[in-house]
Amino acid sequence: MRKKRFFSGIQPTGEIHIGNYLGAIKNWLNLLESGEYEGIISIVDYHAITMPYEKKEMQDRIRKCAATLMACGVNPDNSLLFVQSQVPQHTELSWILTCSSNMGELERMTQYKDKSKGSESIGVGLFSYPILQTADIVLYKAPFVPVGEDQIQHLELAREIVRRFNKRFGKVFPEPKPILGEAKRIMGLDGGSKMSKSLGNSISLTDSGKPLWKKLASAKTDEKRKLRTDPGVPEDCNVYNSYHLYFSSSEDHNKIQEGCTSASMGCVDCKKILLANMEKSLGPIAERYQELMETPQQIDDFLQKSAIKCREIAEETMQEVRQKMGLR
Ligand code: AQP
Repeated sequence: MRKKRFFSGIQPTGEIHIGNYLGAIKNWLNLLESGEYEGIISIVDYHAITMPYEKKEMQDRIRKCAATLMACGVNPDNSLLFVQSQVPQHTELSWILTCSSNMGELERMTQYKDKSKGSESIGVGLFSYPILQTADIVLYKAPFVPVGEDQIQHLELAREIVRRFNKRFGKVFPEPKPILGEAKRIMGLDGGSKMSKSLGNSISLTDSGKPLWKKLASAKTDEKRKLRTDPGVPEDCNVYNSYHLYFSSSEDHNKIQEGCTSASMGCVDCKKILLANMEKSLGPIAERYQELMETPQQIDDFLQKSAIKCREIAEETMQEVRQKMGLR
């Protein structure tokens, strides 16, 4: 049986965090483990340059990003994992799709509005980012895109652009559909905004021990619990909703419900249970990550071989696109 294909991307803008893991990566792994899907996963460095960045850090970030994904379970038997800028057809198709897009629809994108807020001069790259994202997906004719909730609006736009292109030039691309995981939107340690690499409110997937505890200790809890003796409501607590729900057992959930609502358990005790559970579930990923970083050749080999295969698939699509558009 032919496997269904999904495409997904991740930006090398910082350390991969538990929001990326719970919202996207775990979803990829579930699809891959089902045996029904093959993954094409890109480290999207062209997206990462839409905001200011440190040039000398880029290659290190890309390698760390690849190592983290491999440590989670992405491997040459289940996926292609490549760096976007190594497949030039992404930018070629992006220009073509730019000519099938409208300013108004891009102006409505929430992520663009959020990221450009307060800037005097807004980069065109940040504005047209969803078109490049559309090109990333459809270059591989991937019908499925496992993502977190923050990307749903971009995917709606991708479908619209694809519909317009297919109508004008004849059907080339399938309309990509999102696949949402169990954790749609993980909030940051501040409890007020989405966990993001660039907002400094994240827990890295490879954090453990003291650094992990330092972050958990600072995490915002239910505001009603000002004193240790104040009872709380776990459903109003970010630590419970965003982290315990995904890392702790139902036995621990019951213990916390009981302890928090009766004030017999303080927030520090509750966070210590979380620390133990997170270390248990993420510890093997951190260990595997360290091993991979000590033998970078296998990371680089995987990226290079995947890029070769992706260039082949991408070129096949581009020949069809150029021909349909009367460009060749
Ligand atoms: N907080 C989140 N909860 C659930 N899913 C999330 N994703 C990101 N943050 C959360 C999902 O992770 C995938 C990869 O995201 P990305 O690297 O392409 O970009 P992003 O969404 O912009 O992630 P960040 O961490 O917020 O990066 P910066 O700070 O650089 O903008 C996507 O599928 C996303 O939905």
